[in-house]
Amino acid sequence: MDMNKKLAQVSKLFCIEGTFVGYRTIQVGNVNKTYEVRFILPNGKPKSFLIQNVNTYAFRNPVQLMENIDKVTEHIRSKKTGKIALHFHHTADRKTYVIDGKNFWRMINFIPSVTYSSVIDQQVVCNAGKAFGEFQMQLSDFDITQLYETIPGFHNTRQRYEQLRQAIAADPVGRVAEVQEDIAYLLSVEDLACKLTDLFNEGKLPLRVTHNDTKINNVLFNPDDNTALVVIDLDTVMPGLVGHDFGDAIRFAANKVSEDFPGYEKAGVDLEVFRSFAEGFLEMTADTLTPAEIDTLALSCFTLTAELSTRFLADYILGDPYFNIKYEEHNLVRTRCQIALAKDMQLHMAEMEQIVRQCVEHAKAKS
Ligand code: GN1
Ligand code: MG
Repeated sequence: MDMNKKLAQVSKLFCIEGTFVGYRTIQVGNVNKTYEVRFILPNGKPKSFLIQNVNTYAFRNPVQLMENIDKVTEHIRSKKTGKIALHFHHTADRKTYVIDGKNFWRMINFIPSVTYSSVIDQQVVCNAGKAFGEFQMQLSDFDITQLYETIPGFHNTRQRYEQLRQAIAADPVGRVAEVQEDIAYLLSVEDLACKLTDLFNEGKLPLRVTHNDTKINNVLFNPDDNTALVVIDLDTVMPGLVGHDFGDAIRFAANKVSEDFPGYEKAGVDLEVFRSFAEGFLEMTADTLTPAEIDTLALSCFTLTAELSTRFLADYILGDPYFNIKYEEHNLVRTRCQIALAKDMQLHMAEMEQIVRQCVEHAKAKS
């Protein structure tokens, strides 16, 4: 596909006036493909937009997905008057998407900002925690029944294990033999990893509207002072558990290495980053969480890490149909890095639990 031509054509369908002058691929995101497109507007000024090609293998019903996002962004926008918010452009017939053959396109305002894929500054992490906590609070009065489940059972860890088992049984590209140790570890921690799912099924944890993909690079920061501007990537906003958001954020931000670092023996949980994120997140949410939710926050970090390990491993075994990969063993490296992190989290569970309790106390003392 000639990308220049394609993106110019798609922009036209979203009624962007002016001249298309070029694009750059944004190298973040493991599922959708994202491009910054540059225009010269009729008034002569340059302006950028984002165009995304939604992965319809991952999101089987992208039209429902856009309906979810529309409702959620409008709900948040109504509370954030005057502040920066996400906005999806419309086509001439008022749709927020363009379908062309197998491709599903959408166009979003470009927000000048910085993102972080790894962290060394504790204030940035704390601000990310606040942003995801605030996001959760902004949607606390949103009617859950209005949302489609964009990926059914997205954080149903029992179902993720089932999918791993099915992949192992199918072994379509002959990769199972080389991953025996990884399978053995994941199966050995299955009950611990699924405890959050089980507690929910027993009615012990409430359902909330959650983001479900709380990687720190899904927060846009103000480059001048590192305050959080907006939470992005709302594709998986669905009914979920608060631990899904807390746990996934820690899994990504508090790992001592990047999520796909090949030297996986270096992976592990950085407890200072853990504390900074928890401080920010709980400052916004502590008052509204139930004791059972608070008690499971540390466990949820292990849960999300083990769960993603099963997803990366299943995808590797199936020949990489789901996640974008940059090289042949990418999903295997991701799996092993997540497994190393999960093991380290098991070792530090008591410390993580203690930090959560301290942060809850601080938050309650402040409020
Ligand atoms: C995917 O595409 P991205 O980077 O936002 C995935 C998440 C994983 C993440 C791992 C819809 O997110 O669940 O945690 O990769 N999103 C989907 O990096 O599957
Ligand atoms: Mg995502």
